[in-house]
Amino acid sequence: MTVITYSSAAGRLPKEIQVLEHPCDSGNVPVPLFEIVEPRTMLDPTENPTREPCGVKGQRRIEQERGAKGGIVKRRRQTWGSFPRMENIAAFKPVSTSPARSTCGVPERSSYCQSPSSQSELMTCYQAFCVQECPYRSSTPPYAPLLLPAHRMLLEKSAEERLLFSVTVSEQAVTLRYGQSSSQTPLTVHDRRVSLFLDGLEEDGTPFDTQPLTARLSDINEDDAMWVGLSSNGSNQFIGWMQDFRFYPATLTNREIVEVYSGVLPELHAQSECRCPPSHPRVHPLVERYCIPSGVEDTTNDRVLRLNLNAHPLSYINDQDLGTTWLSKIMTTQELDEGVTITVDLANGQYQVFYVIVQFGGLLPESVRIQRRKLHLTEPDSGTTTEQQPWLDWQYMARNCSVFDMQNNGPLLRPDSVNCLQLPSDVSYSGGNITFSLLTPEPNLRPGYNDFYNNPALQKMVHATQVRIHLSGQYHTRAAEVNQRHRYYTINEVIISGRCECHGHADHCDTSVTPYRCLCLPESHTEGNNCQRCAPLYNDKPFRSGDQLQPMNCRSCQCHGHALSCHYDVGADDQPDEHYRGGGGVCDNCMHNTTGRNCELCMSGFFRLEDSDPTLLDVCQPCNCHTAGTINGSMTCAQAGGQCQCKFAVTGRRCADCSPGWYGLKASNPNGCFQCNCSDIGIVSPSAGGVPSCNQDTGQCRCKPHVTGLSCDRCEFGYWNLSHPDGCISCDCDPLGSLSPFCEPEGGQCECKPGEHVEGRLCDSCRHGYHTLEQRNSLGCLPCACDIHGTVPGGVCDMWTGQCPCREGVHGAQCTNCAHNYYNRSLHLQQGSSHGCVPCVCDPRGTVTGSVCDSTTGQCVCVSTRYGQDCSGCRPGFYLSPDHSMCAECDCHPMGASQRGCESQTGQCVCAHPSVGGRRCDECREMFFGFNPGLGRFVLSSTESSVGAEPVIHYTGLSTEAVASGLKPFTQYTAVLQPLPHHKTNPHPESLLQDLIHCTLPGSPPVSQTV
Ligand SMILES: [Ca+2]
Repeated sequence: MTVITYSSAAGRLPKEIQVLEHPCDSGNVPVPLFEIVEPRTMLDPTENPTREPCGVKGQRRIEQERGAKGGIVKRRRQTWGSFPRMENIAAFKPVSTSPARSTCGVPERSSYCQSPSSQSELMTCYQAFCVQECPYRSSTPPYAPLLLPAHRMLLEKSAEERLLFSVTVSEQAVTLRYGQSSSQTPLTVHDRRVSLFLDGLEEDGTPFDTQPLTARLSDINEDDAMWVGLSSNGSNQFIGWMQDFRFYPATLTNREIVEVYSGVLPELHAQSECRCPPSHPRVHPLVERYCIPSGVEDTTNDRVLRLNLNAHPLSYINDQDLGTTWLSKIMTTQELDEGVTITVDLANGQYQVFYVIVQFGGLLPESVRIQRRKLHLTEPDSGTTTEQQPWLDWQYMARNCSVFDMQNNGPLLRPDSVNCLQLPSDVSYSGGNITFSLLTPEPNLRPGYNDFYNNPALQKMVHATQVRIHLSGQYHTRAAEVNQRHRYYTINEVIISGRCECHGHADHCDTSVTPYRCLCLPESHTEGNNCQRCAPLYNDKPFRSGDQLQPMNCRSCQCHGHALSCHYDVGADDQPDEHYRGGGGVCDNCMHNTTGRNCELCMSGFFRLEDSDPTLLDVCQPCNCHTAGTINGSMTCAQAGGQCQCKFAVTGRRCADCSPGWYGLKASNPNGCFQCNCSDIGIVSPSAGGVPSCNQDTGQCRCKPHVTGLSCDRCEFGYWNLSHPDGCISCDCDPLGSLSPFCEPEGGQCECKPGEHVEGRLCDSCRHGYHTLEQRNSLGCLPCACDIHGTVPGGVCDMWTGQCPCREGVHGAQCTNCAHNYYNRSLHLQQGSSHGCVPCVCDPRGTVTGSVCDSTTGQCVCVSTRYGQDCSGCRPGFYLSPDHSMCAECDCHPMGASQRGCESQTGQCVCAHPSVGGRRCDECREMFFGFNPGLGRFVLSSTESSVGAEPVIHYTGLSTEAVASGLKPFTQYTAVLQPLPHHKTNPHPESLLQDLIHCTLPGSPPVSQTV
């Protein structure tokens, strides 16, 4: 058979693999195979420490008192020493015999008679055999040679196309690959078949998922039968990672699986080389004699004996099992008288031993001598070597103590006296035990047995590192007829009951290490394997062992955290005889610049702040005096507060600062500092009662805003008015009118651009007669350009706008235009007037409503019939009606007037002939006649004649006025009509007469008119 086992050092142990553990640590405690009944001792008056099989046997316990409401109201620790529990300290310890070969069956099988139960059985013999072999003989499984060709194989498992696990074995390498997320489990391969070893067989009893290794392995069936990382029912997932794997020739026991998992083989005491059979692979975790099947409870009855009942090795003498027995070889009578010495090495320290019990299985010896070896207590930590120490007698026991030249049951005069107890003369044939108890009053009272903790001699009496028991003689076998094969010793178990020596300061002890180590209680403040000394900082009192009354914990030195150790000085202790009063602890090598017995002071040159926590690491700080500021350069300071010795004008703890109002600390200055020199008006006012302060180093006073200078006595450039309460104020120079942003610091006058056109403090205004301060003006302001005629006499333009002050009716920036409804300035100017513009004068009856006159000419806007600048006249061809309300059209007579127009005021037409009159020239003037307005011509009594070649027509008429005046109508007017050349063709008298419009004075010669 070949087994591959995978192990994981970091993975947890499967629960089903049980590890040998102490019964007290297991919740599943089987019925003990035996119980050692120990006599009651007087170690503790309040309780018997031996009666707590699994509890703490010391006297330390926590009590909880519950109030009426059930809450825990108080915790109280009992105030006595603490002690580890009593144990069988002989169990599994090295044991030897003298003579060395005193065990049966060594080197070959031997026979002996079983223990008799009666005198008659002494004569007979029920033969038994003694052989030191295992019933299921095997050896620790060796590793198989992995690289043999026969073991080449390839294992592989994939899931979701991802490799979970593979093993490749070749002659060159063994390769194991696995996915971190997939957990693995022990895998067993039997020969050429492989199975995943999980938690036993499958339900039908077959090995789990066994497959022939004929080819590359992978999952075969769809139900994923090759479980990796899970038990057959899906539980017990293995968590961890593969570390190695090995081939074994047979199935491993659980114990061996534990080994390959953890690398640690659980300790087996009884015949560890005897392996459990494969059918029952597990050593019972609590009872090593048995092997049990995998996958069943430890309480199962399905178990097989692991041990060979015919084997009686010496190791059975202290294997904690009364069912296993050591058998000596068969001895002669002489050998019985010489006896056998059994030595138990307690191996890892000096214990306190209170009982020695030897449980016999057969015939008893007639005498027993118990001895011990102990350490010198000068240095308990030095080890357990006791080879150079003598064996000390502890107890004699004998049927007759005379064999030891001792008195039967002699008195014990001192606590450490040794006597000889007489054994009964008649004892049973088989079995029985002898018990050596140190602290019992029976049968002989040992002095101090009931005051152990106050009896140093008794305390030393219980110390032992090795115990040896010398057996000699034998009851019942002296007679010659006794079968000689009854002459042997049978011991089921040697029990040495004791405990670690922890000086009352520990209730647990680690005996698995060498030397054993007391687990000192924290509150004991002790250290050392035996809690035999105080911790470095707990030597305020000398070390004392705890007892049944008081814990005697070590007392803390008060070093305020500045020392690593302290020592006890009896001279410093005012109560040297008391443990809980006084104290003589002196701190060693105070650190952090502290000193004093309790590191409560500061070293020279260091100081402690007032009210500072004395435990702070920096509680002592260097003085660091500033020698420039200290008197005579002193470097010392006050222990409390650390004030250095300052010069007159210096302050501060270190004398590193000038007093208020002082500056410039210098070592050469007797006062230390110089007084500040600050301007009263330029500095920020000190608080009430304060003195003006300045910079410690530079002397710079604290200036108001925009004040500068060491003394704050001047304004910054661009600012002025030092006396202003808020500090200097900005010049605010007009950048247009100023050469620079700076001003005169007293008055604040800015520097105006040259040319004398700009003025004002800020150079922001123009001088009289100038205006418009603009950036483009290189000289600042522009001169006014007022029209002298339109401007108020003496007026200058506005400095900002340039607007000149105009006379009434004058308009425009320079007063060059007439205002609305004004006009005609130039006309008046020409006339020498100095009025500028004058108001428009328009005849309202002749002016278009709402119109204004022309600003230059004054011409009003006339209605259609009007005429003239003021529209008061009538257009040509019109005249003003007599009531002046309107202009009437000239109605000049077309014949009597020489033109259509008339005089505008009167309507008088211009008559065509001086003889024609009337406004319309439609009548003859006085003394003339002949004009007929209706006909438009003279009414003549015409006669035609010829004057030369031209016809002449003579008209005689009388004017209507003449007729009315009575003039004679006979006045003759003669008009000589001479046809015009263009009338030649068709002269018409009437048309001709139109040109002949006049009246004729009577008597006057006819007027000839040539047209
Ligand atoms: Ca035993």
